[in-house]
Amino acid sequence: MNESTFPKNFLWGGAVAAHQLEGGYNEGGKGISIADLMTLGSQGHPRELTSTIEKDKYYPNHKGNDFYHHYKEDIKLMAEMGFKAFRTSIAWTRIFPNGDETKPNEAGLAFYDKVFDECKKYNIEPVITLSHFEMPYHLVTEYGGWSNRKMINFFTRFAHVCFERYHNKVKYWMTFNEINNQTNYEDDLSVYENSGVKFKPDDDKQKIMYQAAHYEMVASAEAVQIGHAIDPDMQIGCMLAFCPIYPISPKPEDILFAQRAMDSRLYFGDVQVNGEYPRWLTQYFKNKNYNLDITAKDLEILRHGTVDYIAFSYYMSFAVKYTNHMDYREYQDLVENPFVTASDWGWPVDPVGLRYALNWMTTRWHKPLFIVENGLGAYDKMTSDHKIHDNYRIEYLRDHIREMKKAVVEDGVDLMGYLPWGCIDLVSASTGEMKKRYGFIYVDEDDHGKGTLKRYKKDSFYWYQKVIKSNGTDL
Ligand code: P53
Repeated sequence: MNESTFPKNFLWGGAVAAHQLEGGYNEGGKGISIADLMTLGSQGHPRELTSTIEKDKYYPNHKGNDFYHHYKEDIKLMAEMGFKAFRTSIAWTRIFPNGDETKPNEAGLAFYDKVFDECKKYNIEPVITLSHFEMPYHLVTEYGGWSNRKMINFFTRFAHVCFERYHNKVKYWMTFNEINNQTNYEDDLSVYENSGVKFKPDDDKQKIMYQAAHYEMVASAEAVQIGHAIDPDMQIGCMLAFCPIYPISPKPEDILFAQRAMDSRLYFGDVQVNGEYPRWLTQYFKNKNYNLDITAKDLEILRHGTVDYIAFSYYMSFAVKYTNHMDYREYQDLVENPFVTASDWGWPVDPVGLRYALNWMTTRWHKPLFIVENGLGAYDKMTSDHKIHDNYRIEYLRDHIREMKKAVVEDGVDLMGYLPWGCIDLVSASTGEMKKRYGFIYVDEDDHGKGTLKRYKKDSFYWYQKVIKSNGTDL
């Protein structure tokens, strides 16, 4: 074998999510999603999660970058970069505005037909997430989000409708975006985005998180079975936020604790890939007297609904130090790693961690992997002649592609593709800002939605075009 680069059919492209770029939040019969009720925040200033749309507050997802009206132009630009694949999500509220209807909204379905047809026109493979941080708000107020078992039915109905409608146009699917972000259960936004749960003061947050995640994983496993029954050619994956957690020192306790921290963040993958809970966690539930609602039938569904591949995001790595407890608490156990730098938003930058991630998952799960997010959120400046010189972004991506290449070429990792995040500037999930930009394509719009919405090609646009054209050899 003298394979010295990526396989011929490697899926180069980019990724976005419906609620962060579409806008048109009340068009085409769309319902209100949880993302429509998140205000603009900033670093250190969490987004507010309101229960109605308040007049004096700004909700950046209402407008996104207006992809809803620009998708033709945007997909054309992606085609110009040479995209083989484009990851987006289906806004649940376009298909089921309230979430508990029995009949879908045809106008919503028709919109995604148009988006997928536009992709096909350029031979771009759509890669679709079913639930990406935007469940119908009605499901929060009426049912308490994923703390309620009834959610399983609402989700599988939604999945069924999507698979049935689009199986001839969409081959690659994911059920829940970054299902494991809620490991950080003390962070209200993470749990709300994943599960639509708003905590009350006396809640056992960790227990509620485990219960919600269980229902999600059962729903996901059922969806995998439904999808395969409709069309066995569909590839249905899970989607994990992979942040390696390193021990801060070689002290055995630090190493053991880092292992537990990784297991805590990634047990979701164990369940979705292996079809069963890891032993340490069932023991943990027992020791905590959690008595979660996990039925024998659920376990059966999990066993039979394992995923075809593992999609994941990779932005950063963490480090931990043991402090007399084995129970990983993300909000207090992370320490600074002196060997890595950080982005303007304080996210550790660690390209080597990507190779570690690819090897770690291969060894643990033996399934094809798919990088469906990676990138640098940064401030961009447009010059007076409409150029954006974003070498910092090129550098970040180049460093990560180099490590990814080593994983494929030297370590033999089975990698399906690389879809960097926010290939066109969009609303940040954590802060709601527009100015935290990831794109190859610049969108003229500020944090408050002001601007011409015109699209401009950044320097990274031309760079990435060259990377794709050379199948990753010209970096
Ligand atoms: P933003 C936290 C940690 C890692 C990834 O994030 C995360 C989050 C939540 O923000 O989210 C993913 O926009 C997510 C995307 C998101 C992207 O990373 O906060 O799947 O929706 O936009 C980048 O900079």
